[in-house]
Amino acid sequence: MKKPNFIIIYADDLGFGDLGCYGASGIPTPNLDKMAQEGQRFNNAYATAATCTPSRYSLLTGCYPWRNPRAKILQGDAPMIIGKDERTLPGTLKEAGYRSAVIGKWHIGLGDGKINWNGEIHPTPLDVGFDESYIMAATNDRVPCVYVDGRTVENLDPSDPLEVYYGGENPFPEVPTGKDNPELLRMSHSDAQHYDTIVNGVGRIGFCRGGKAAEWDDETMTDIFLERSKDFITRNRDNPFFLYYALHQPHVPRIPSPRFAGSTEKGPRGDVIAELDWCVGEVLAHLKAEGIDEDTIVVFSSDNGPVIDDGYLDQAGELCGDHKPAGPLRGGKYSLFDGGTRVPMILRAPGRVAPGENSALISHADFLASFATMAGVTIPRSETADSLDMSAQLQGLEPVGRDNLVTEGFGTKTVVRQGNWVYIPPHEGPPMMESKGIETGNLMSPQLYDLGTDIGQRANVAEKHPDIVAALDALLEEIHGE
Ligand code: NG6
Ligand code: CA
Repeated sequence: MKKPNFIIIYADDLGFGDLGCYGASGIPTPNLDKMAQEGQRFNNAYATAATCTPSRYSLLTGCYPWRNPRAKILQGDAPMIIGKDERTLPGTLKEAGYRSAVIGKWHIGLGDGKINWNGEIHPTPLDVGFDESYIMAATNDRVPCVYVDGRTVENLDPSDPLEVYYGGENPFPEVPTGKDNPELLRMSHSDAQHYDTIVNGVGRIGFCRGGKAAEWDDETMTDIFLERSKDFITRNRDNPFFLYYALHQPHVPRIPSPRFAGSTEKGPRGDVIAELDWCVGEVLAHLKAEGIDEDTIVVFSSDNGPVIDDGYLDQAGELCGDHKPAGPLRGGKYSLFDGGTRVPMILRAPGRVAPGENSALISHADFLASFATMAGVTIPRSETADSLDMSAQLQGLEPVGRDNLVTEGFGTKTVVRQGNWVYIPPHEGPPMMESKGIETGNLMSPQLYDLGTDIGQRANVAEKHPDIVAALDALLEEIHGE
């Protein structure tokens, strides 16, 4: 059998309850629903963290994020946190002759301290295993709002250099900010982080000046990333490839293309989810058109759980109605509860993988070891870090997944799940992220939940089961200490 191509389509902040195939009814997601019917639909798949950078770091390195102290939400000018010698998913697949591309949201850092936005950037994804890279540096709510194509900022006019600044007083007082020029905003901010430099009528986090010709247009971002992805697929149809298509939806600011604006009753958050669903349909149709549908394993998932208000007033909460972004789960993005990390995940490969419901416990850290096996690359166990070979489970051939996994909430606070038990050790900090209306899961006493009978983590049974608490506490310590 031919080596399979791999595509990971990774949504940004999509929740366990956001898709029709996971029980939602308010937002149309026909393409993902069909993909789920034709493939494996997972209900125990976890991102490694409840925020983006750490989660994506694990996806690409197979390593739990809290092992790397730099794997935390990065600013737009932060240095690359993957070391040049670190094993990565694309680097591993390269050993089997794959060509790899990352298209979309990066957020794992660029450069090695000071980035020259007006020259060549080193390192970029090209230095950690990717052959092609077309990315936004961080998030769509952070500057710089430009695309980095390979090593350079696309469309930069050298006579108008781009400057980027984080960390203190605004060094560019002549450039309008959301704080001082709210009359220029088309979308109001709901917190004091999202009111720095205004780009396209949206206050962003961080300050920038210049680089006007290179600025992205939020409304066309979807089409740009999609077209690039299709083009990469077409150019690599005759050789094995890995495409990491990192969608920017439904992260804030939620600005769909005009085709999707107002297309749902749930406001911009619903509209951008409908839009991301369309993107998935486009990729699947393109694979078919290129005749490589049956040779391509497509995985769809999300980097962390959902959030309603993440810095802008876009009516996401008011228009949510009875739609529950995290489904039956407690918490959401930033949370130690399952809503932070348990995410929708669908794998489709017609002709190779039979359709079905899949309850195997899987971590996104497992793609590295699993894809390596499927591609025929042998990696010494000592080099796969926290990544376990779940290739049989991913293909629905083996129902039992991992024995346990560790996830991270906000910062490096961790949680362990073993079987249906979830143990949250005592963590300092407020129980609520008030501004976002999200329960953090912080509590100074141990928490133990039985997901088998209590998927919503309502009943803390730690006092009833001191033996299980002790065993899971020891397990977590052992994994941390490895
Ligand atoms: C936070 C931002 C949030 C979002 C997040 C990263 C504030 C108050 N909030 O710091 O809006 O950008 O970072 O999201 O600044 S993530 O999905 O990339 O992790
Ligand atoms: Ca995210």
